[in-house]
Amino acid sequence: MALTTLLFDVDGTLADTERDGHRPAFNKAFAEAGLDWNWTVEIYADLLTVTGGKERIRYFLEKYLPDFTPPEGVADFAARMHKRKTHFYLEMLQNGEIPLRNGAERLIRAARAAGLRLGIATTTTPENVTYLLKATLGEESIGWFECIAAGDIVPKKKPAPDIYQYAMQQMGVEPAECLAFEDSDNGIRSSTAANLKTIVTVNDYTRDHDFSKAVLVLDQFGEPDAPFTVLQGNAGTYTYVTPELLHALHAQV
Ligand code: XBP
Ligand code: MG
Repeated sequence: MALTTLLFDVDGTLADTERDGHRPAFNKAFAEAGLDWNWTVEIYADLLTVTGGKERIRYFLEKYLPDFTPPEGVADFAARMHKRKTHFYLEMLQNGEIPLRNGAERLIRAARAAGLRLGIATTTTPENVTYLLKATLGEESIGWFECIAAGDIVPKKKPAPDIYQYAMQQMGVEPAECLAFEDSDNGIRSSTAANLKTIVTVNDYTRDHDFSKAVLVLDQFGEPDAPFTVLQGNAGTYTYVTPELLHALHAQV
């Protein structure tokens, strides 16, 4: 089957959102609630093993503060903190504090021009995606993506394959005609379990993850004047990700 569709993860892939986006937003929510918890860059590396903000708060409580018992119960407490965290995160997006990663905008525009269909499969809250797209690519860019599959729309988040399967179902496409873009262990486990060939762009939190199942691992999408570094796989003579490179990778057995 020929390549027709690109499915993008958001956090860590389209934008470097975790260390200086989600993490400080969680900390702002804790501070506002009068809690002196500080999710440092180091602790957050461990917390990132769990996808989803509400799930991450609960994991933190279980592992780091087992004696903390909120009066409303852990699930409601996590939901309340997460609501405020989302508020602070959206504020950062609106202020233009979180850019797209190098080469992401060029690749998205080139893929559209080449007639490729675009979708999103992410564990983050839906508004986090639409605000990011609006702030970086403009209001109309929401419509460039036929499906924005996000957050609690599926009960099981990554590394389960569900969010990719949901996106493909919505778009009416088969795994064999798609490529997925990921940045993390949980992400590639999800896309691979959904039978998707996957291209990885690593970031500081995910550089050492196991990407043995990826068709190509890069440090970034790259630009004509800022070439990518190939960390695994073969990109031929290409120095930045283009629709032509994607067609070639997809055609590989
Ligand atoms: C991203 C996540 C998200 C964000 C926070 O994983 O795990 O939980 O950290 O988003 P992936 P919310 O890139 O694999 O989709 O707080 O909105 O859940
Ligand atoms: Mg990710």
